[in-house]
Amino acid sequence: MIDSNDEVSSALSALKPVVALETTIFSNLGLPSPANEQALDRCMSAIRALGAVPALTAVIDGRIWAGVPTELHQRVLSCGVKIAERDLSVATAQELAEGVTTVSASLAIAERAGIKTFATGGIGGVHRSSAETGDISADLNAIARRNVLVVSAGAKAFLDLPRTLEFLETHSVPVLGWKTYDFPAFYTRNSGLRVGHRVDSALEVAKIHQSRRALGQGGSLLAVPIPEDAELDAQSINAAIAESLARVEQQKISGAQITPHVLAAIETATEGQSVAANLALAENNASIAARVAVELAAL
Ligand code: PSU
Ligand code: MN
Repeated sequence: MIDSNDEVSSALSALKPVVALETTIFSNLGLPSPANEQALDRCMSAIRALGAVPALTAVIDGRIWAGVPTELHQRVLSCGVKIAERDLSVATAQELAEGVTTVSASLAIAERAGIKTFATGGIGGVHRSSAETGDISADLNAIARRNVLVVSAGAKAFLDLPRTLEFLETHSVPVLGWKTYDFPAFYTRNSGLRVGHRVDSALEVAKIHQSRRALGQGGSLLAVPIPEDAELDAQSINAAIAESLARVEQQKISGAQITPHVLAAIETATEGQSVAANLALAENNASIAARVAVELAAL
């Protein structure tokens, strides 16, 4: 049901560390060209540099991949179809040509393929308009159900972060702060909200995730603040977010299209600064995920 390139299938059968990656972030739905390709290269290299194997998830020619072969990467980069967990079965049955995965789809694939660790930029969450629209990303539910460790720089800052944390609590997802008690806000290191637990090493995270597995529970969220030198100014990014949300609301965009449109509007409002920040945090998350994967494989 799930295909893997040689590198990923050998790593999985030898129980070597593997880190799954979603692909919406590497398509133009997540990042503009050529930043999307740079992000892909930087994340894959960061994982390999620490002795782990990256497994890119996507749907290509109706097949589900955990470890897209290199010769198919271009089709991922240029893909414009976003696949959430619920879309996977339709995409295979209807033999979709190309689909890039969200966090939810990627976690479903990773769990099925036996991959324990996953990295992204920022997860989806509860939208600020959720009281009227009911828009809550399927990412949250997938993290709760799938037994995979998710490494991210918090949830994207244009979401309702307090409600996102409440949802995670309700659905019993442990939120771990990487060397901090502050929940990060994607472009900035501190949202003003607190996480349940602070962790200070990859081994500690690996042990927590191992216990989750042993108890037959779901995933955990490791929240890693953006590196200090890449952090954006909180006031200007919050102004850019407010402006972007207002613009997207005016355009009457809804559902799965909201996130790509808001990301593009923030890029315009910050004159590209948000893109550089996104690349830096995605790469950093990939390397921390790789460190945890290495520790998990050794336990
Ligand atoms: N993080 C990013 N860029 C992105 C996304 C996350 O830095 O493009 C994508 C992820 O694929 C995430 C998705 O799963 O947005 C959430 O979309 P939605 O809000 O429609 O569930
Ligand atoms: Mn949504």
